Amino acid sequence: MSTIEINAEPEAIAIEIAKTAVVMIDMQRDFLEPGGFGESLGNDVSLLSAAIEPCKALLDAARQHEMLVIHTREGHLPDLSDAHKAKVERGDPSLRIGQLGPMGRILIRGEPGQDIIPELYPQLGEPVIDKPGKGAFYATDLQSILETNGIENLIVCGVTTEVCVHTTVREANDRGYRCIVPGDCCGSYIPEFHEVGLRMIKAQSGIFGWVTDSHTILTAMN
Ligand code: TIU
Repeated sequence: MSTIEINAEPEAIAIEIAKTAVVMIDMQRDFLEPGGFGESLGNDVSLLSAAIEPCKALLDAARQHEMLVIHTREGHLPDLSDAHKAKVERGDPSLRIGQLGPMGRILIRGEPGQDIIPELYPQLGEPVIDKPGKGAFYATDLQSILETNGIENLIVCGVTTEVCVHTTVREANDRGYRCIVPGDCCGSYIPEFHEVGLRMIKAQSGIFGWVTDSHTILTAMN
């Protein structure tokens, strides 16, 4: 079993590659491309694109090392039976979840906008988890997939830092997974929240996990 040490904050962490999964959170067209859910909420979607290349480099390395790679997509059933009214009934009624946008119905499973951006598209065999919530554990099979694969550590990437990445890291931390977050593989519509979100993870001796960057992980893997 190959174990690597990754420089991180608040301190370096040693992980077994075979017990580590890369989790790509919600790198979906709805969040990253114009005309999707993210823009409908009033956000500048171009703020997220800086994370794409670092995510791609990390994905390539993870695949070379035959690590488990898991992708998530936020989205709902076409009849919205898995979407709480409290989540749907926000903002401009014409731009809500389920409404027709330029990339199909907003955040509905199977619609073009709900799918993952082409640059980071899942390879055959990589689990893709459709999740109705912000956290990737809520109402999904993620935990059983991790258990079946003997995973103890997660490298969590994706968007947005302070929403779905943070919620997932918090959920994972409570379930006993060590979470390593490469900050350059994450992004937020609100840059200040990205920065503070990362600081919150690593504060207090790593209260939710470890923060590093993709280059440091790639160096440790080589
Ligand atoms: N994936 C994710 O973070 N969903 C969001 O709705 N994020 C926002 O920041 N809006």
